[in-house]
Amino acid sequence: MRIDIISVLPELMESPFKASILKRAVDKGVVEVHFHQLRDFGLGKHRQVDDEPYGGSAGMVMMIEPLDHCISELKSQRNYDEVIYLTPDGETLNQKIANTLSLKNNLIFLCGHYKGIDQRVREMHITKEISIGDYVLTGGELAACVLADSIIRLVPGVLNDEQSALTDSFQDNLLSPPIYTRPFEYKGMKVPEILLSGNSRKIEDWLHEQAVKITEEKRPDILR
Ligand code: 6GU
Repeated sequence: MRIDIISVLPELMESPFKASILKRAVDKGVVEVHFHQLRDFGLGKHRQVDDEPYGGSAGMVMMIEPLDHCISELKSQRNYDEVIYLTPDGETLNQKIANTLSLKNNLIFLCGHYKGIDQRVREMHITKEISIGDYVLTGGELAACVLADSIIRLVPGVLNDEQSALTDSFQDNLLSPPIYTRPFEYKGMKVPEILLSGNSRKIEDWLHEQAVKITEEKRPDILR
């Protein structure tokens, strides 16, 4: 999988791909992440990328020319499955969207800034708009990192068996059950005896029961 990320602040997004699981995915060559500085496509000697909105509302708008030039150059090099615009008014990211995107080969992420991008860029190039929740960030960069992380960990060969994505919260519309490790007792608090019983059938049933109970308590909205 290849992800091309377009932004005025690519430096905000470097560290997440330089540690732990995402770094291993990149080092293994399972995924490639390429950053593109939109300002390299900016207009004039100031490399302008934003301008005032027609109609005179507050804030600045990301201009059409730098965005079209940048996206068109990328598109001339390969076929993209999706051109995704990170914006608070997009579809809210969930596990199903991450699962679907993890099966793609080439993705473009466009990080929004200021009041947003010229509407014509959306009509010309954008195939999907994604938000990471109902709150406002200063720009799409941190959202792009969240989206990339949620996708990359699902790409075959990224997680090992112990980290398997199949038992994650949300993967089966249930939150994860509680987990414990040694010591068996700490400050009078004991690990549930059933987990030491050795009866794997009973343990599995108990874990499922716990997952249902926790989901009913915390997130009844995700229960089928
Ligand atoms: Cl994708 N961008 C911004 N600026 N704010 C957000 C967001 C995206 N998702 C939630 N809030």
